[in-house]
Amino acid sequence: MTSEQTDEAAAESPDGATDESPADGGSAPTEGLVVVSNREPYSHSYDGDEITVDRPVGGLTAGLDPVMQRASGTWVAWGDGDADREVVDERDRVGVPPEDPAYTLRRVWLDDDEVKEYYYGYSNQVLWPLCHSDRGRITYEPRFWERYEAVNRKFADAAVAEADPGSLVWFQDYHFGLAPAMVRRELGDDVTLAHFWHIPWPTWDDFRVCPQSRELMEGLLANDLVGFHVDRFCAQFLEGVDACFDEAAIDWTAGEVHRGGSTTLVKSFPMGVDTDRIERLAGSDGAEAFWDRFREERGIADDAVVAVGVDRLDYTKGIPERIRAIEYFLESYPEFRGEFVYVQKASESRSEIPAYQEIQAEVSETAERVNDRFGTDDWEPVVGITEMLPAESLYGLYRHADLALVSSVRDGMNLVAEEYVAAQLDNGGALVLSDFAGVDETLGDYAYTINPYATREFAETVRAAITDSAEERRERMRHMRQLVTAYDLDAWMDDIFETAAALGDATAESD
Ligand code: GDG
Repeated sequence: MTSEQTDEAAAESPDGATDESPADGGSAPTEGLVVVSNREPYSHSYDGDEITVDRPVGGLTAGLDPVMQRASGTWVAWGDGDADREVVDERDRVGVPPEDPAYTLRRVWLDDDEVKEYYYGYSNQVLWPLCHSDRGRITYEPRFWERYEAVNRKFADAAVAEADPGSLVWFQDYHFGLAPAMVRRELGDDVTLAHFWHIPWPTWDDFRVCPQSRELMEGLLANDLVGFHVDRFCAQFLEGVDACFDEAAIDWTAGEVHRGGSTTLVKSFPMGVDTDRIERLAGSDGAEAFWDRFREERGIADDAVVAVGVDRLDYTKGIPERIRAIEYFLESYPEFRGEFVYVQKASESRSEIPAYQEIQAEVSETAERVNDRFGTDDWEPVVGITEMLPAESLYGLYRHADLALVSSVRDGMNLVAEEYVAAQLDNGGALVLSDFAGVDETLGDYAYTINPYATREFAETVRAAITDSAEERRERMRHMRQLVTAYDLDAWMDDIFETAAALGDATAESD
């Protein structure tokens, strides 16, 4: 079973960048930090007889790595590299970074059935569509749940073995809805438990279709802190808790759940991106070289208006809706034919799942239809990039694109929107942004907001984003850049660590 390169932002592609700026992570615990995530920060694989290491290159994994190095912490994750077992000790641990170990990577092994039923099954065919309010795409099988529970037990056991009294255990995402309660049962209040749920939390009316809705919320309420990207997901989680547990007392203002003598704080932390790194790489010679080469190879004219979309091929990202809006745009405004190019950077994801095979086919067919309908010998309206780009190239693409189109039908946050903004070194571009992406809560006042289903209005908004005055666009972008810079990835992590530390202190005082 192969792993995907961009399953989560935390597992961004190998990008070969060597000039990483370590994140600050100023408020990270100085000891005893245990991170639990599905994807691992370093993976070992065979290249012939040699063992090579893939390193964290972007997103949360790269941001957390220096924090872990300073905290001498432990990272518990699925060891999915084909040489991962070769390098661990008898307790499945390996010191990382390999050349100068500063923290421990504790690997958890999953066999093919576990990957199929816990990962592709319960996590990605039940929880993913459920949390994105897409009931029609849920495929539920009882053994998915049994396996999810068993794998959560494996990760919980590993976390218990690695944690010390006073540790902060930080769970990442929907793969671990049960593990917090398992850890709490073993370690009691000696540890602080925090969880960040990277995807939306739906309304209770949607969530209650889940046969294990109660067990999952119970699992999460074992945490001292549950974080979501935006307030709306927090409110929807609290409404679910209210509906499900008669005995829970909810302080709606403070965002606290009091139940069975314990308290869980539910709070929003809109995730940020590493703006320093993006700015540096977007302005690099490599970024320029990529852009020049790319434009030349794909026949994009110097003065073309270029829009970009960057996504995992996922049905939540609204890619067919976006291409249909482009079709409508070219149909309604013929003056843009030959002048406008849409670059779709799409990476295959979760291809074992039928719904993902369907979205891949739909995106290709829709793009081909638009190209067949409008394309000419020297102009291709929709240009696809399927390979993973090095970060430098990706940020070069962002920097030079006149617009970014983010049209998710549901999205926890959407880091692409923030990365695009961070890469606008001259404040020149425009962000066309779905009302249904979490990031709309932070950038929506200055982005060109769209509803991905409202094809005509979407097309009109694209036109406005192109034809508004440069001053108008710059003003919007300036505000957005201030916002993403002020709450970048470091600030986000600091916020979570500070909040968790305060909760840990409060628990210790009440003992
Ligand atoms: C989940 C939630 C939430 C993509 N192609 C390349 C590449 N990427 C990177 C982007 C970005 C990441 O992948 C995708 O992040 P998103 O936030 O858009 O989406 P998900 O993968 O669905 O992530 C989402 C996120 O978790 C964080 O909490 O925002 O709502 O669904 O960073 O840059 N990176 C490189 N080359 C590519 O070709 N280097």
